[in-house]
This record gives sequence, structure tokens and C-alpha cells, in this order.
Amino acid sequence: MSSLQPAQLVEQLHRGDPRSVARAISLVEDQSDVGASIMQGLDQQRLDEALTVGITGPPGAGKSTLTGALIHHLRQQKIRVGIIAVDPSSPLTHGALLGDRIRMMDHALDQDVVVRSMATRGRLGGVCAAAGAAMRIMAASGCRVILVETVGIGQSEMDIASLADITVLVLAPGFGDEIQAMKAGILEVVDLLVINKADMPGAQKLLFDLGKGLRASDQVLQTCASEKQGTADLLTRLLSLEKMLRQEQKLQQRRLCSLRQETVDWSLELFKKRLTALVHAQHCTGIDPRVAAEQLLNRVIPG
Ligand SMILES: Nc1nc2c(ncn2[C@@H]2O[C@H](COP(=O)(O)OP(=O)(O)O)[C@@H](O)[C@H]2O)c(=O)[nH]1
Ligand SMILES: [Mg+2]
Repeated sequence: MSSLQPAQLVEQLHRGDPRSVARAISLVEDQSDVGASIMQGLDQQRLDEALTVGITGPPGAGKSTLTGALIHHLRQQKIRVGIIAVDPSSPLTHGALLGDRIRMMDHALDQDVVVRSMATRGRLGGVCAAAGAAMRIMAASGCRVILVETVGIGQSEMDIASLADITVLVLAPGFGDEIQAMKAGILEVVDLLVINKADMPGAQKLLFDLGKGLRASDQVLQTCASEKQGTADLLTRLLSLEKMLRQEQKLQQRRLCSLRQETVDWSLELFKKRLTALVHAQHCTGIDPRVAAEQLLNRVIPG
């Protein structure tokens, strides 16, 4: 497999071969030149047709369970689905967060459920860049819907989730502190708010507490993901939102915006690598680092 030419790899992933999908994503993550040429060879029509959905929210709110339910409904409709789980906190849980649940739900042998975990090892910017590529690779492999689960409610997790076409925020009763910490600004980039664990006491109070942060146009949905209650409705809403965004040309705008953001992320990633090498190769004795940085940057991007 390692000796495979980019064109062959692209051909195999276009046929839906899961190993080629995994390999292509790894090559992009490793910032290899092969990765870059793979990205240029992807079937544009499939990229256009796919829908990406970012699912974010505090740990324990039920994102993975909800993702599992969505996979179930999508597979019932014979729709091929991709799942990307981004875990910013710990490389140790690599693959475990979502993988366990997927296995539990018997999708492990299903060739039309493509799963990928991405651990950040403290470099969220890098994952941000690679996550977009992973979404496109899955789309090119025939995934009609790609779900991206991010753990956490910080700005960086939101950045990743909002690379997707549609962003869903999952909350649950009992997460009052997280919600207080998160409120400012985050609801603005969310398309759909899901109050999960609607079977638990406090769901109504949560809705009430959120009230002030919500706009009249905000879509709020209550689910009980563990019982797959309300989750088919969530899928219906996602697909009708997609339809609306396409009709109003808004999907195109969102994608353009995401591509720009990814370009910034990639530039920073590649820049950092080259810059570090350059600085270490220089004999800059006695210059204040702040001044040295300014001089160096002026050579690349005059301010
Ligand atoms: N009561 C109840 N529990 C749920 C529901 N959805 C998920 N859970 C449970 O909540 C816990 C955390 O769910 P998980 O999907 O791993 O959350 P994540 O960290 O956001 O991905 C698990 O024990 C789930 O079984 C729900 O709708 N109702
Ligand atoms: Mg999870």
C-alpha cells in the first residue's frame, strides 16, 4: 500500500475502499506532498453533493449516542456515512471515544460506515486543518453525510465544528456550569440546538435558562438519544436545512468561508514548521526575540 501512487489511491478511495480512505487521511495529517496531490484529485461532484454536520457540546451530553442514532437512521435509508471524532484532550483515548459506541451498535462490519478518530496531541490548529481534508476524503469515497463530533465547548472545538456545513450544539440537563461558561457568542454559530436527555428532570429548566441567548429563529429540538427518540426528526431537520441552504446558495458561501479558514490553518501549520527551521539555522545572538520576530516576519509578509 505504501508504494501506491496518488492516482491509484484516489481511484481506490473513489471506489469506497475503507483502507484507502484511512491511508489518504493519514497522508494529509502527516503533511506529506502525496497528501496534497490526493486532495487535488478528488471527485468534485461528490464533494459538492456531500453534507457535513458538526456535532459539538460538553462531554457527557450525549453526542456519541446521538451520532450513533443518526448513523442508524441514515443506514436505514441506505445512505453511506462518514464519522470523524476529534478528541482535543487526550491522545490516550484515541479511537475509544466514538469507536466503542460504534462497535456497540453493530456498525463495525458495515462497509458504508467510515469512522476516523483524530487526536490533537495539543495541536488543535493542525487538526482543524486536517479535519476539513478528512471530510472531503470521506465525501469523495461516497459518503453522502459526514458527521464530525468534537469533544468540548471551547472556541477551538467550535472552530472545527463550524468547518462543517451545519453545526449542531448538544446540551443536556445538569450541564449548567458548562453552559454558563459557553454562552457568549457560541449560539450565534449554531444552526440547531439539541437538548438531549429529555427523559431526565431539568430539560425544561435548561431551555428556560438558555432562553435569553436564543433568537426567535433558532431551532431547538429535544431528544432522548439513548432511546432514539427525536433523532429521526433531527435527521429530517438536518436534511431540510441542507436543502434550504442549497436553494438559497448559502451552502456555497459557507463552504467558501470554511475553505478560507482552512487555508489560514494550513498556512500557519506549514509556516510554523519552516519558520522554526529557519530561526534555528540563524545565528541571531544578542537580538531581542520580539525584534527578531518582527524583522523575520517583515521579510515574509511586510506589515
Ligand atoms: N438518560 C439518558 N442518557 C443518555 C441519553 N443519551 C445519552 N445518554 C447517556 O449519557 C452518557 C454519555 O453519553 P455519550 O454519548 O458518551 O456523551 P458524549 O460525551 O457527549 O459523547 C452515556 O452513558 C449515555 O448512555 C439520553 O437521551 N438519556
Ligand atoms: Mg463522545
